[in-house]
Parts: sequence; structure tokens; C-alpha cells
Amino acid sequence: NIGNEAIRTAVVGTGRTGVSVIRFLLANGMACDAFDESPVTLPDGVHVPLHIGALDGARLQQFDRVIVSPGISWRHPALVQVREAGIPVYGDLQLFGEHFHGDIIAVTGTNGKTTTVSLISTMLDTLPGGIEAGGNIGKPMLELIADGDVPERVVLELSSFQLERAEPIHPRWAVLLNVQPDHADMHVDMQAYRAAKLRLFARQGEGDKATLPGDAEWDDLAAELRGRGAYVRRFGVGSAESLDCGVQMTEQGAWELFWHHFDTVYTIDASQLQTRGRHQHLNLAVAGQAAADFGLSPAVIRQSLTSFRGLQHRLQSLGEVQGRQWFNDSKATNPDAARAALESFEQVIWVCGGLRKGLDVSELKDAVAAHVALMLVTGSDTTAFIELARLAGVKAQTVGSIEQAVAAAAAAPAGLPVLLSPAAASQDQFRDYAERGRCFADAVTALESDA
Ligand code: UMA
Repeated sequence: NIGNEAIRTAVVGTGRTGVSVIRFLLANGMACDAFDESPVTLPDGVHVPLHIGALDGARLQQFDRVIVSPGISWRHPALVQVREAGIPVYGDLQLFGEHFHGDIIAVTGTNGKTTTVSLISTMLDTLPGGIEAGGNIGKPMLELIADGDVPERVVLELSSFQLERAEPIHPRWAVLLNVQPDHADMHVDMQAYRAAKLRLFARQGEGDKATLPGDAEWDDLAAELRGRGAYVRRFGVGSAESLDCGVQMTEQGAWELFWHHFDTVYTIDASQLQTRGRHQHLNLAVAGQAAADFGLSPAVIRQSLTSFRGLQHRLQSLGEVQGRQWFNDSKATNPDAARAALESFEQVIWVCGGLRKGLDVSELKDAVAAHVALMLVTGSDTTAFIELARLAGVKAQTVGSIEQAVAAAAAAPAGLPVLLSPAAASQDQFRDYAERGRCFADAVTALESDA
């Protein structure tokens, strides 16, 4: 429908996604109106009518279609009203799917998406034609195809919000990393969240590759995809005899990462990797498998995985300061991500808390009891975390800010590492998890200069 200048389009949300949609429409000769509930301004060079204020369903119904950003609830009353009036409402993934005809590699899951996408992107960029990465990773996907210089393949990081509001796309290689409780405030329930993620596979068939966790809960989906002619790969912590990729324990009791190329198993000793945590190593294995499936040599894969130092704010080592190690895992915005981080330490001082998004943190009880020496709780909602400390039988202290948490951790018994892995979102105190992570890292650096 691009090219039909008569179509009246409302673009709802003018963050990174909204601006990319507006630019894409303008570049394709289409006008639009922009809507936002906050007092925003559009970037220089983006000239369309901008309407600020609470979304009004009746007003939006005057348009032929509404393109909505992923951060705006699909259940927003105004959007429900527009959909009920029969007007098409969808997200940027829909436009992308309609206009991009190259190879799509797509990654979804609650945790680990960005690490996996970054590695796939780095490795496949060595192929003729290269690759471009976009989506939830931060570069809106329409930016990848806006300027007419369309790449032959892309790797997309897709959130449940992007998937739920678009007709399914058709990825040639797709992976679901995990489905853990998250965004309880945005989705109706876990079923809806899971269903959104599964839309990734809806159009897969003959010759496509689908990569799923090895757990039994995904066996039915695996069988269904095989029935449609897709090649299904399974990953997890287990054995290369039953899984395509993942991590396994050697007979000597060491951990190694593995992937397959046809019938050959390739391995890397975990001690050769610069990232820590079994969950990170699973992401590396999945990325390695993707690279192998696209024909990359084991040597290139090995080199990429062993030189990968991890991404900022994801169990990132800040080094040793004042006699202890500090780790920034600000990206852990849900309990499951924090659990994975806690489990990669023997004993740790845990800085946690933030905006809880309706998630149940008490499920971390066992991990906290086993791995946490002291909890330093920040954020707007400390009650649930203090209750978690009581359940786990661990000492906890409420602190007013991330800086105070760093000061309190520095004063704790020597030697223990400190981990910021909030198990909660950041927006109660920060713009985003990155700002929270930088605040933590800056406070740690300041300790260094105090010393
Ligand atoms: N807005 C409203 N009403 C609302 C909510 C938001 O008008 O009820 C407006 C805001 O005032 C703002 C705009 O909408 O002007 C923001 O839209 P947005 O929240 O969709 O943010 P974008 O800047 O478009 O960023 C989005 C993704 N954000 C979310 O899904 C919340 C980015 O993922 C993504 O990188 C970007 O598109 C490009 O694709 C971030 C994220 O936090 C990293 N994702 C979540 C996660 O990873 O957990 C899903």
C-alpha cells in the first residue's frame, strides 16, 4: 500500500520507532500525522503534524491505519477502540515484513536476545553481502531499509510487543531463546506473552531453520515445525548427543560450549571464553550454531566466540576496585535474568530493586539463599525484595540510591564480589537500564579515585 498517497496514516509514539516509521513513510512519498502522549518534539528535518496529549480513539478513527510503537500498550483503550472500529492497527514489523524480501534471521526470547543478535551480526558480517542488525536491539528495523540501499540479509531482535502487533514475518533462521516471566504489566498473561513470541515461527516451513530450547515443553512445537518441513534445532545445557548446540560437562568435569556442523560436533572450553555465566554461554552457542548454519568455518566461529568480551550492562566486569570485583548487570530487568547472574557466582553482594513490573521476585528465594551474602535494595518498591531476603534468610539493607548501594558494598567485608543485577526495570529512577548501569559504573570508578 506504500505509494498510495491517499492513505491517511497515524503514527502513534514518536520515540526511535515512531521517527523511523515517519521517515520511512516520507521517503516513500506518504504523508502521516504523529501522536504522542508526552510533550515531545520531532527531530530536525522530520516535518509532519504532531499531536500531543492523551490518545483519543475517536480522533484516531479518522485515519485509514494506525502504526503504533512497541512501548505503547496494545490494550491502550484508544487503540482497542480503533481496532474495534475495524481500522488496521499494527507496528513497524508489519511494514518491514511487507517491504523487505531478503533473508531474515530473527531472535526472540525474554533474556539474551541482544547478546545473541550482536554475535550473529558480527560473525555473518564476514559473509559476502554482510548483514545488518536491527529491531529491539536499538536500531529500528525500518532504518535498515529506509535509504534504498537494502541489505541482502538482516538479523532482527524482536520483542513480544513487536511480534504481537504485526502479521507474522517469514524468517529463514529463527530462534526462541527462552520464555520467562517479564512485562507482566503489559501483557494480559503469560499465555499471551508466549503466544506473541511463537508468532516468530508461524510462517516457517520447508527448508527454514527453527531453533528451540531442548526442554520437553517445546517438543510439540518442534514436531509441528518438522511436520511443516522446517529443520528444527534444539539447544540447552545437556549433551551434544541429544542437542544441536549448548553447553555440556566433559568427562573431566569441565564445561564446554558446543555446536554442530552436519554430523561433526565442535567445542570450546568454557575457560577459553571471556564471558561468564551458563546463560551467556548458551547465547554464544546458539549464535555459533547460526553461523555454522550459514556456512561459517569453525575457525571463524571459534575466534569470534573466544574473543567476545560481552556487552555493556550484561554481567559486564568492571574490574577490581578497592580489593573486590564489581559487575554491572543492569540489563537484568526481570527475576530470571537476575537468577542467571546470581548462579554464576559462589557468593556475592547483590544490589537489586527498581520498578518491579508486577513480577514475583520471591521465586528467587533459592538462588538468593545459595549465592547471596548481603542484599542492598534500591528503588521505588523495596518491600517485595526485603520479603525475599527474609524468605531466603539473607541479610538485607535498604539504600536510597545506586551510589549509596556502591558505598554500602564497599564497606562490607572484604573480598566478596558485588553484582548489580536488579531483577527489576529502571524507569522508577532512571531513563533506562543503560543509564542505571552507567550510574553504577561511575560510582565504582569514583571509589577508585577515593582510594
Ligand atoms: N508513549 C506514549 N504512550 C505510552 C507509551 C509511550 O505516547 O503509553 C510515547 C512516549 O512518549 C515516547 C514513545 O511513545 O515518545 C516511545 O515509544 P517506545 O516506548 O515504543 O520506544 P522507542 O523509542 O520507539 O523504542 C522501541 C523499543 N522500546 C520498547 O519496546 C519499550 C526499544 O526497545 C527498541 O530498541 C526500539 O523501539 C527500536 O526498535 C527497548 C526496550 O526496552 C530497548 N525494549 C523492551 C525490552 O527489551 O525489555 C521490550
